[in-house]
Parts: sequence; structure tokens; C-alpha cells
Amino acid sequence: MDQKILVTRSSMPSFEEYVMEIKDIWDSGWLTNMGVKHKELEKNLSKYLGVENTSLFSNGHLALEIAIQAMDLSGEVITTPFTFASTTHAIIRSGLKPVFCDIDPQDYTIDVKKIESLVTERTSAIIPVHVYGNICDVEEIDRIAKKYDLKVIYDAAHTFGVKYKGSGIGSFGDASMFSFHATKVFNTIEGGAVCFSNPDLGEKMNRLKNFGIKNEVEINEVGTNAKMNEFQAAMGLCNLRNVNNEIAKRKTVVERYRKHLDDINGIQLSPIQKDVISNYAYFPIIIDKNLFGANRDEISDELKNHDIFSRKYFYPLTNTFDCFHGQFDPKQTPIALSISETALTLPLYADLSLSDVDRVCDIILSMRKSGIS
Ligand code: T4K
Repeated sequence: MDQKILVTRSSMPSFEEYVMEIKDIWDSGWLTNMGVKHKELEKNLSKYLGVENTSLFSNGHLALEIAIQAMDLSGEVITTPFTFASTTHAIIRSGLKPVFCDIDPQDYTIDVKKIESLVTERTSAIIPVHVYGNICDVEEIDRIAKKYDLKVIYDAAHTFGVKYKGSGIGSFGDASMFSFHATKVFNTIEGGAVCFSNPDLGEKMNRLKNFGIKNEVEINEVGTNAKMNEFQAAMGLCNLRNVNNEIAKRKTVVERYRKHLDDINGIQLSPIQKDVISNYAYFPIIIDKNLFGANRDEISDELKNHDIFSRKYFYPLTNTFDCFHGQFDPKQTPIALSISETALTLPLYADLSLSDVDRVCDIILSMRKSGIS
């Protein structure tokens, strides 16, 4: 009997390595509030990610909310609805209005040709998403942001370790948020970070994640509690030692998928982006039923029949969520709407065996319309 295959599986150090890493927490009795491991991880991550500064958080979502708060944004923020709930919720929970821009049909990131027509006098920022690990057109976004004096915060939750033209992807824009959730290429169990270059922004975020406390007697801002604890940081220190190896294994898995699924009529794969060193975070396929013969939901169901659990990331689009009571019109982002209805994210993790990849692809390809090669 084959084991269940889930869409991903957490990368973990050996039990012994983690126990060794947390041993000195027992000696110090220091469990949280920017301890030794927290500081060490911030330093190691800045180096690994190729960024000037890194501020750690208890999770990626709060990291994004605090980056938004620290930049004093107001009014409208241009973003995309083809993302995890977190991006849109962070904007709305910060009292801002998301203005949804459509996505590029090839890489699913914000369509930079459509941003300028959405800028109004109320726009204060752009929050683009490097979705699935595909990077946005950072140069064009930079040009637009400068022209209209807008802040840029990248949702870089999926792009841990990605490089563009030799620079860490977190070095673009005013700030980039990374997620270190258990399901990510690099995890601290739960966790996240904001990378940035302006040291004033860093100081402000450090206060805001600790209740707005400046010192024992001065509390000038209304903050929250979003601190990463020492056990999370210890997990990060261990996982960081092994992350290159994990990414290399993911690459092998992705290459096997591509070998089977490249050039299949009706299946679109993410592009291999120029000048980008990838982290192989997700493996989405976009299915055109008319050309392939089966649709996304049929393929997902058939995989489930074989105990293989792909996921419909990112369906539904955030601008269709019930909690927004019809405030937004998904017809204004038709490409995002169409991709969300046809995208399926296949299982991908470092230890996924190549024979399992073969099996997943065999099942998918067995659903091709007969007569189609
Ligand atoms: N922005 C973007 C673009 C994001 O994608 C995310 C998070 C965020 C912001 C916010 O970052 P965080 O605040 O989360 O740091 C998962 C993750 O919970 C979420 O972090 C992630 N995006 C999203 C894309 O995926 P679900 O609801 O799909 O998770 P769940 O529990 O169904 O897990 C998916 C699969 O992962 C499971 O089938 C098995 C595997 N898994 C899961 C857990 C919890 C493990 O192997 N180990 C685990 O501990 O959201």
C-alpha cells in the first residue's frame, strides 16, 4: 500500500541536532524576547539572503502587518488577489484599501503594465507577491514606485534564498517579508522575517513587535507581540545549515516533473526566469481542459483517489472571499480569476522520491483526451 503523499512535508534537522542546539537554552533560562539564538539567526540570515538587515517575527503574516504599520501607509495599496489570504488580510487589517491589479498570465505575478492605471492620489504603496517563488518585475516596479513616490513591500513568503542578477531578492523594494512556516523551503516551525535597508525602519519594527516598547519607561507606539522565540530560532539555525542541500533535492524533483510535463498540450508550467536562481518552492501546473481533456478539479480528484493530495493554491482568489461581502469585483482581474480556477500545485518537498513523481505524472497523463499526444 502506497503512503499518502501530501502537497509538502516540513524540512527538519535530525532530532539530535535540534536537541544539541536547544541545550544551552536550559543553561541560560532565556526563552524569548530577542535572545542569543534570535540574534545569531538574524545575522546568519542577512548573510544567506544577501540583504542588509533582517528582523525576525513569530510568523510571516505579522511580519507583513508590522512592515505596513512601520511605514505609516494610508489610503490605497495596489496588490494582487492571486495569493494566500495573508497578503490581502494584512492590508485590510491595517485599515487600508487593497486595489487589485491583474497578474501576468505566464508567471502569475503582478502585471506591471497595469499598475500605473490604478495609481490615484490616495495610493501609498504597492504590495506585490513573488508567487510560487516566481519573481515580480522588480525593475519596473521600482521605476513606477519612484515616479509616484510609493513604498514597495514585497510579499516574498515563497522566495527564500532566491537571487536575481546575483542580488538577494529581499534587497529589492523598501522591505520584503519572508515566511518561515513549516510548509516553506526554510522553516522555523512558525516564523517570518522582514528584510530592509533603512535602519530606522528596523528600529521601528523592533519596537512594534514588542508592544511598541522603546525602553522601560517610554512606550510611544501601539505595538503588538510578534516576537520569535528561542526554540523557533534554534530550529532556524539548524535548518539553515541544511537548506542548500534541501534546495538541491527540490531541484531534482522539479526537473523530474518538467521531464514528464514539459510540452504537454494543455498543461502550462511556470517559466524558468532569466537571471534568477530559484528555490524550487512550488510546482504549479495550469490546465486547459479544452486542450488537455480533463480539468483541474478532475485531476485533483483523481490524484486524491490515489492518496495524492495536490492543492488548489491559490483558489479562491482573495477578492472573492465571503468575508469581503462583494466589495471587490473579480471580473476586474480576469487573468487571476482564470488562473485560480485552473491552477493545481503538485506535491513537492526535498524527500519526495522520483518514483513518486513518476507516479503523480503517470496519473495526470493518463487523463489526457484520447487522440492527444
Ligand atoms: N503570504 C503568502 C504568499 C503566503 O503563502 C503565506 C503563507 C503568508 C503570506 C503568511 O505566512 P505565515 O504567516 O504562514 O508565515 C499553508 C501555510 O500555513 C501558509 O504558511 C502558506 N502561506 C500557505 C500557502 O500554505 P495551508 O492552509 O495550505 O496549510 P495546511 O495546514 O493545509 O498544510 C499544507 C500541507 O503542508 C499539509 O498537507 C502537509 C504539510 N505540512 C503542514 C504542516 C502544518 C507539514 O508537512 N507540516 C506541518 O507542520 O497553508
